[in-house]
Amino acid sequence: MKKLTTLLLLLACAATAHAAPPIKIEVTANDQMRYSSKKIEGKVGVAMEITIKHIGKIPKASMSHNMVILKPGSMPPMISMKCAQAKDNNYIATDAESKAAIVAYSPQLGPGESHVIKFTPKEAGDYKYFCSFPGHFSEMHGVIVVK
Ligand SMILES: [Cu+2]
Repeated sequence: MKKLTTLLLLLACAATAHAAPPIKIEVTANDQMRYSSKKIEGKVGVAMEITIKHIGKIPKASMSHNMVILKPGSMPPMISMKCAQAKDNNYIATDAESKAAIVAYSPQLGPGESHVIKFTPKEAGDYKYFCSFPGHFSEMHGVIVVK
């Protein structure tokens, strides 16, 4: 029995060693409508854990931030415009085209709040991201380059 347990433990360790650890990164957003990162690197098939954190002080109603990540080849200006109009859905558009384009997103965050976005890119390409609060897109956007 002891041998079997050891064998199982060894197998479990081997299986874990093969899965690449997730890429963890923190991106902050401030009252000047700036993300701390405009470019993030990712790898196909490797999980990403992106912590988005609002480090400003202006109340949520007038200055909240989030992160919406799009599939490669999507149209950020158009999707962001639709999201900015979706006030009753926390500024996440729900039409078919937007749903198909959005890979992952965080809710709108107020000062001091943070959220971890988890997703695993399945194909290489440029995953554009932006803040969908009305008027923030022009300053708050960036790209996850997945190779
Ligand atoms: Cu914002």
